[in-house]
Amino acid sequence: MKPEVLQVAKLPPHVEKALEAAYIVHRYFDASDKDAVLAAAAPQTRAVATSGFSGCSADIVAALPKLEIVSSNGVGYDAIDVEACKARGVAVTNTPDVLNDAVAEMTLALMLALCRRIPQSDAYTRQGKWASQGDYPLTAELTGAKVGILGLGRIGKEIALRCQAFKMHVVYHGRSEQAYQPYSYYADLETMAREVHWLVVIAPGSASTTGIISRAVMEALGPTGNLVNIARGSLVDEPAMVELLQAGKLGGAALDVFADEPRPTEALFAMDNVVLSPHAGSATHKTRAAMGDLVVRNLAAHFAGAPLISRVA
Ligand code: NAP
Ligand code: 8YV
Repeated sequence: MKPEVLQVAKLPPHVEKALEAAYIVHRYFDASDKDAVLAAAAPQTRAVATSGFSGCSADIVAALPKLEIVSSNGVGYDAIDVEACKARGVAVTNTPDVLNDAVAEMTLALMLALCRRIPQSDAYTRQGKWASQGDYPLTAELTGAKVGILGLGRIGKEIALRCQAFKMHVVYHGRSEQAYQPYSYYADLETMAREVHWLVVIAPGSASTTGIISRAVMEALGPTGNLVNIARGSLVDEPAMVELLQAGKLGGAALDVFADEPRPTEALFAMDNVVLSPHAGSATHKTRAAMGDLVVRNLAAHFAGAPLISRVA
């Protein structure tokens, strides 16, 4: 008998194909009657396949008495109730490392777009304004600017390398100083924000990071500072950010993630000092293929009794 899996999120086609081949899949994510799917899955389901966005709630864990593993497509696992999993001895896996380059690349793309006003320049050119109104106004540049990274982890380090390639001065903040890093450490986030031109947020969503980019941190970043959030919307006090951007008390923001996805605060849509992206940091063919493979390989390892490839709990 094939093991049974509850599919909580829509997953890439190659993942769904692999799951269908190896398991009996209960399609929870696209069911009109989710309770009925959960009830049908409950007696025999041993695994959940999900995404970083959809996660796995304590209710789903509780509804599946034979659950052994939650395999998630994404490195961030803040939407998974890890404590509920741990309490039941349910393993949790994610997809670290394979997305570092894509997310770091997107970070620099957003920084360049904001700094050099690329979306606006593109619109200006397409609308024929170059001919009718003359050259587009001058912009700032990344070269020589100081960038503070909140979360010098796997992705943060790749962002740091790329910032160095742009001749930026890199510093960082985390809960503790890391040995052997070539970047200066700030023990205090607000102090770092006051001293940088760019603040890049790439720490996990968690109880300890919720609202860490507070009004005070953004005020410290100030009218000439730019906030880049590629981590999770939960890290930023979004109403304060919108207010400060509108008032010119925060210079600009490049945002890939939002408090309420997929519906960012509409006030952001009208702002010229903002660049928006629909949570697309890892959204390349190559990276999503590698992430999906990890989801499948973690499940396969589990059911083969082999060590899990990327276990977080
Ligand atoms: P990681 O390797 O675990 O690095 C996380 C970093 O955050 C560490 O350096 C850690 O340093 C720091 N950190 C953790 N808690 C902190 C706190 N309370 N205060 C200050 N710093 C803290 O994680 P990663 O693989 O780089 O991924 C980071 C996050 O990026 C993910 O969790 C996910 O939410 C997000 N992400 C977003 C996208 C996207 O598409 N936009 C894609 C992938 C990942 P210390 O332990 O020293 O504090
Ligand atoms: C995914 C992410 O798009 O890995 C993460 O933490 O945020 C992105 O790579 C997200 O997990 C949704 O599946």
